[in-house]
Amino acid sequence: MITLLAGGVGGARLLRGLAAVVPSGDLTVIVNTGDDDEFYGLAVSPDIDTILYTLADLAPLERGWGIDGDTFRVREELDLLAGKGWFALGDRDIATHVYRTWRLRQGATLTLVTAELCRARGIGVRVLPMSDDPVRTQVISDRGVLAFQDYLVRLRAQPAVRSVRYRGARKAAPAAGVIEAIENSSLVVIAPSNPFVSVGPILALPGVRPALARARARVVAVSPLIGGRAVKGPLADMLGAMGRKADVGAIADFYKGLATRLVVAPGDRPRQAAGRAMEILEHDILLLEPARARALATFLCGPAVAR
Ligand code: FO1
Repeated sequence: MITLLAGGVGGARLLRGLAAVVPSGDLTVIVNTGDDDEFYGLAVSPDIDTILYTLADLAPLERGWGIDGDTFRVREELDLLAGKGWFALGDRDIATHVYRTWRLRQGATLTLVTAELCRARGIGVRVLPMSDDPVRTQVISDRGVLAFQDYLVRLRAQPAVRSVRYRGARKAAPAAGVIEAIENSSLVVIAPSNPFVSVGPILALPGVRPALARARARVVAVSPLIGGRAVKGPLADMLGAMGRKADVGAIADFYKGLATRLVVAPGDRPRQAAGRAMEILEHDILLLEPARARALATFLCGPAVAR
């Protein structure tokens, strides 16, 4: 069994590579739900949907989220009725949110609804929300406390981030199967997702850090930075605003004690690697094309990493 801890686009791209080299019955992905939000009364889980659409071959390769070629007629009508919106919901994407909102209102858990969405789209990989309880990532910034989508999309990640917090995480429980997946996997991969806002919410859930620490000899993280820059999203700016250098040393520090290996881009090996309790491995980690995601997945499942 291989388990991936993932956020949105970066995690989905690596998962697509893993799904090409690992039998789907042996693959579990634990997905961040800290980005979840409500729009027009609809329950939206952006990272879960990005993972599902990527596995169903529906996601646009470059943009990463939503359904490729989707139309926006409902959204245009809603702008007429409710004023201009800032979160682009496509017509086919809205069907996912209507279905999820409808089933949650019937009392189904997010885990069950996600399994139903996987079945409907022919997805064999086990997709586990990190929790069935509400956890919301908040960004403490120079523009005050912001809900995550407000920060990332409405304000285009412009506010300077001081810190991040995960409202509800302490009271939330990891979803059924999350801790067991970490404990029973021969390899746990932490995806090249933003450690603060995509992986951080998963780590904030009671029991997850201790489970990873116990399993750390089998845990490998993939750097979300290449040459000090994030492939996608605000990580480099976040690190800067927090007074940290945007380099793989900061990533190694974040995962110290939870992973024993860190895969970085060729040439990104940190100079003071000796001082870190992590083995640094170099490999191409730019996953834009599926072939490169498959190559990294093969490397992760190969003898250099998987014990
Ligand atoms: N990101 C944007 O930058 N602009 C959008 O309008 C937008 C809409 C959207 C709708 C559904 C969905 O699942 C994701 C969407 N995203 C959008 C991406 C989303 O904000 C991020 O992918 C995650 O929250 C970060 O991983």
